[in-house]
Amino acid sequence: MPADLSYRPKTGIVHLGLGAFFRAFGCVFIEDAMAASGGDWGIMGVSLRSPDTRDALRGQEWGYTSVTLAPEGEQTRWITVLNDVLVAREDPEAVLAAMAKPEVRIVTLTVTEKGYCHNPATGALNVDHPDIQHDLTHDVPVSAIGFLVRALQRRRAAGMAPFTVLTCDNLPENGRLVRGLVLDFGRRLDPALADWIKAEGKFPCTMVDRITPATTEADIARVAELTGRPDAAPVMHEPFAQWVIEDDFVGDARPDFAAAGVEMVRDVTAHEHMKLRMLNGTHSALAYTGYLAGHETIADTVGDPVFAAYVRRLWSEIIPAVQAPEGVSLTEYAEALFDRYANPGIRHRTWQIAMDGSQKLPQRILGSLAANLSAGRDCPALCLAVAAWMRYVGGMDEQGQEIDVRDPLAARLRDASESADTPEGKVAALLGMREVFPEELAEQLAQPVTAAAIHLWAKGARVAIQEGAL
Ligand code: CS2
Repeated sequence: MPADLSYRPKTGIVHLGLGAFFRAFGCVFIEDAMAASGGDWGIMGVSLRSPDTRDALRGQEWGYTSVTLAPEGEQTRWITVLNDVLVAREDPEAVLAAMAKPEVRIVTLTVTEKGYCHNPATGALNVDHPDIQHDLTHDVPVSAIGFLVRALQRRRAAGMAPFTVLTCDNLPENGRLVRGLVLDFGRRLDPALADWIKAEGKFPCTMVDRITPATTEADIARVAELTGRPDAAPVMHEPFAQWVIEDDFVGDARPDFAAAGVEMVRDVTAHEHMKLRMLNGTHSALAYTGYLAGHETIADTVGDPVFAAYVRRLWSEIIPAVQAPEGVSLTEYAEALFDRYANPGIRHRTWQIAMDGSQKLPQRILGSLAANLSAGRDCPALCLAVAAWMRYVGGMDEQGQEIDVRDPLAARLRDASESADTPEGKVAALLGMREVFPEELAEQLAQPVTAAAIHLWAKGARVAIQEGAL
């Protein structure tokens, strides 16, 4: 366990979207990089909306406990890399001012998939999104894209270099996607600004990986007992962490990531596809099917032999649609994922992973399906996952209990589901949602997803998997 930093670094990074994931992941790597090689890469955290994290950390000088949940027990470490936390809704001007400071060279982001205000099926900016509409017509933004572009505008006006935009969300080719959104928004504001960002800006792609279940009240009480130091907002995570970053920063200004174990590469696409399809894809599939079958966590789900077999079947369908990064065995990667899912120390709720499925399905599951179906390979296990998502977003579980569906499209998904009484009709209505299913794929999916849905509605997830001999 590296010691706390022996100096207080100045702020060199502004992070947008200060959730548990970045505090359990990026903050730890960046602290390690400075412990190894120095530098002023202290982090100013920004919550776009909620004051909760700021309020919790304020009384503890922005320090917090990172808790490693290993099967053999918990280890704790006090993290001090945050220098300040702002809440953008309360003080957007302070956020823009921080992003426009010359010593800030990197803006990192974890704003979740929906935070980019894009169309998940196409990757294009959703200009009808209310936050984007607002930001195009007001100087003071509310969206992450708005903050990036307005802050870059200030830097250009002041004759400064842009900051590097380092997105750490689970999106396909995440850096290129965000670059496209920033350029589209920028062009609508001022074409000359967009040209400058295009020429000078850097948006490296990243692959990020660490399972970080939401912290519970029970965790907070247990951590205080364990460390003897009360902490209102510890973060809980698995031992595993992998960060792969394209080494392409404005002026090469960055922490010594490699010294902290980050893999610095030229092209991260293969790593990213592998992780999104093999980890996040099976996570979502287990979340919907497991939730419907009454399993509370991923560990409980894969502890059920029916689902243990199901996840292996999923990997056998996904692997032909994934190109292995150099030196990586995909079967070994899958086995390691199984052990991570089964870690009894991690209580990662199926309900948490099931959130925002309309924003997650395209890159997690539909990409594998499209590649396989076009190559003439059947995918019954993946089709069952899509059917399970459709049943889930209908809002009623297999016991007839209401599901608390969290999704930016929740109301429309429910309307689509309720527009028909039969599984066939529900599948047809949901496949018609173009933000999720491109037309050609919807046509290819109609027959196999309908077959899976009929089975699923009749038998329930567990028996459907068992009887489908998946
Ligand atoms: C999960 C991810 O909540 C989810 O949708 O699939 O947060 C997952 O735990 C991480 O990507 C693991 O790196």
